[in-house]
Amino acid sequence: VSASQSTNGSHFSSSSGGDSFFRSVLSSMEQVYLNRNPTAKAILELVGSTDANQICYDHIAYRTFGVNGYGIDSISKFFLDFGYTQREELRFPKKKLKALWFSPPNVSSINGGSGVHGPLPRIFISELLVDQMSLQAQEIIRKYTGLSGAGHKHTVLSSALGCLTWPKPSHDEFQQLASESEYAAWTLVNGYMVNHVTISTHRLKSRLKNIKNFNEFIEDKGFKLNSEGGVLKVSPDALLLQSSTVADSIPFEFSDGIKESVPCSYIEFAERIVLPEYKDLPEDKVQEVHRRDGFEVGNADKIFESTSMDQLNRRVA
Ligand code: OOG
Ligand code: NI
Repeated sequence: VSASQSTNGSHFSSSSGGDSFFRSVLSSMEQVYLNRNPTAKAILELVGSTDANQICYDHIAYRTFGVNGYGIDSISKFFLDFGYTQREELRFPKKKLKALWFSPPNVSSINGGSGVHGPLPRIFISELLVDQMSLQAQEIIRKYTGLSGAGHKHTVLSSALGCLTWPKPSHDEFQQLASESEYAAWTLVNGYMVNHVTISTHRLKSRLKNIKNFNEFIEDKGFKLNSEGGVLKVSPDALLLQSSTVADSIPFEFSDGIKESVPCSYIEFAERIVLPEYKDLPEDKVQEVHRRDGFEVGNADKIFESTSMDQLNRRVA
């Protein structure tokens, strides 16, 4: 599907009711995310206060179980309905994952709007290739998606409300999944809640627009960044630079009464460099379309590790 091809012909102006409803839904999802993840909240406040309260989201990401209608499509439908376009697929064979990303419709945002009120973000949705898991893991995933009933039809609602569409698992079931796939265990206890939002550093006004300055600033403030493969993840074309925090954890009461913290969400940062063909454009003429678009398997593979126990337990000097 090419960038210019709209999937369903929906187009919204910033004044249309559709756009306002869509942004309200995103805002509810964001509220759930901020309330559950103090690190993301603190960083957004910190960057907002140093950068005239203008933050653009590069993308928002979700995780899913690719089984019985619970995969990518169960949540991408909502974005397609509101004018998004499906773009490239990414594959992660070792993690048994696939992902799709979606580009936003061309709506003019409220001038100066921040976060979900600014330029609409890309959407990144991944799914676990459940059929490739061990039979025990499949049994657990099929049990909970089965208990969810028609939950796959209401994933957006569960994300906006901040609840699971299936019952809480036992501690054993969580552990069993975690031993095979930390992604699977994460999805079992976090469901469709936002996995991360990404700050677009190149759209900031201050020196933080350079992601290296940004990372240094965040680390100086005492936040821990995901060090997998190095803090800064660089695409082979050197035009997409990404970094992320290590996920917060949140107390969780399993169905058997065991209470333990589980990983929740993180926040990511991305700098998209101007494409070579536009390198001579004056800085004030550069727009998002002139920059590197899309995602990169090599970067994403390491960013997935932001919720891994290795990163959560890592000590920083
Ligand atoms: C997604 C990791 C990949 C990116 O921007 O490439 C990613 C996840 O952790 O679910 O966010
Ligand atoms: Ni991301």
